[in-house]
Amino acid sequence: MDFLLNHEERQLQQLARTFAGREIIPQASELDRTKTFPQAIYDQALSLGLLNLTVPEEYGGAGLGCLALTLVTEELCRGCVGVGAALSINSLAADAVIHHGSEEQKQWVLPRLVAGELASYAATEPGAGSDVAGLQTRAVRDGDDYVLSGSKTWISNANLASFFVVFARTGDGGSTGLSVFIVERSTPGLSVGEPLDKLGQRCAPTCEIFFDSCRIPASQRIGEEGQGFRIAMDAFDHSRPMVAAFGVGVHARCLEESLAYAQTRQTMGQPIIRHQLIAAKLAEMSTSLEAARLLAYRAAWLIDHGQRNTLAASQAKLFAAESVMAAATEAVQIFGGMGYSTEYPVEKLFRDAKVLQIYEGTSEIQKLVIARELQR
Ligand code: CS8
Repeated sequence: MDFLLNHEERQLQQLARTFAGREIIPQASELDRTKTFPQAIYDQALSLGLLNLTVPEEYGGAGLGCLALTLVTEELCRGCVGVGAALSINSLAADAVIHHGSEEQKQWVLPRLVAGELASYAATEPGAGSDVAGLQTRAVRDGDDYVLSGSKTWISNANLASFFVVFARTGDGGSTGLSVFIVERSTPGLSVGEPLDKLGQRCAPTCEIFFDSCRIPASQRIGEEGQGFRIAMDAFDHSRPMVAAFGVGVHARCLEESLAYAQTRQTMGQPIIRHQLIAAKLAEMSTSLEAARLLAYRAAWLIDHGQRNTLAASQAKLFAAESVMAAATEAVQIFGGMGYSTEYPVEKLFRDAKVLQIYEGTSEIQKLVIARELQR
């Protein structure tokens, strides 16, 4: 067993860490306050080679794996998870195309991502978040085309995306009746709502999408008809280690901020870290951080080595989400009244952490997946 990162991984991690410290942290609070997509940061990260890591080299990407993506994402999210999410969301749509698209589809869309375009992964619907098999957007075959009708919600970067990877029902109810399509933003009948207002990760936009008889060529279907559910689950196997790293990044920041504050803030004649109840919080925060990090890296490493990682990915996502929420809660507690103030960074970490227990599969869904995998 080797826990050391190789030279290339350490270089990439360091590049992302330096970038987050220099470009993301100073702007995070203002981007959150103004709910502004971090376009300049996105452009810089793109030119530094920090994005589109999993796109194969023949389509202009870095040709790296899930572990590299996880390492970089952790660092970006240590800077700000809203920025990290906005910058890494392309990988969900990309992975569906990379792993299930035709050669023609890969050549069509992957170089566009490398050139800086954004794409969204559109699964969630008003009536189907946890229950992917229950989604209702329909794609009806009509000659050489499909006609899409329905709506999606909570779709990350949808207001800026130039194309979408859309899950829709082509058959009967249940998981075998779903298919997945590449849909251009410019398709007549497709419209995108304004970004939804939300508690945290406010610079990463999430919007509704409406399909009003959108006609697309059948050649834009990814994989076979009826394979949509499997493609969605496979995409989650690739994305959940990365989303676990969102939590690890925020968690690392909670520890850094809390440690620095606890060493300087004095009560009862000494720095509060000398009070054992505060020291214990920091010890627990640091231990759960390492555990979350190892689970995330392992889930990514497994899929990079061709192993089924469904169990590991859900364990990583579950643990990272629960432990970052606990860490953020304790960070606010360590800061006391200052933790509740927008003048200090930890109230944002607390707000940003909450959705990690909800998106990319709630903690409850991860437990269901884990329990099912234990019975395989
Ligand atoms: O519905 C599944 C699920 O995973 N739900 C959670 C959905 C989710 O994660 N939503 C998030 C939406 S996207 C999002 O949040 C992005 S927002 C921003 C993110 C971050 C920004 C960057 C479920 C609940 C696990 C399962 O549902 P069921 O309908 O009960 O299906 P099953 O019976 O379990 O499975 C049906 C068949 O599929 C096979 N399967 C299931 N999982 C897998 C994987 N790999 C391969 N095959 C899989 N992982 C399963 O074995 C069943 O096959 P059978 O042959 O029928 O037995």
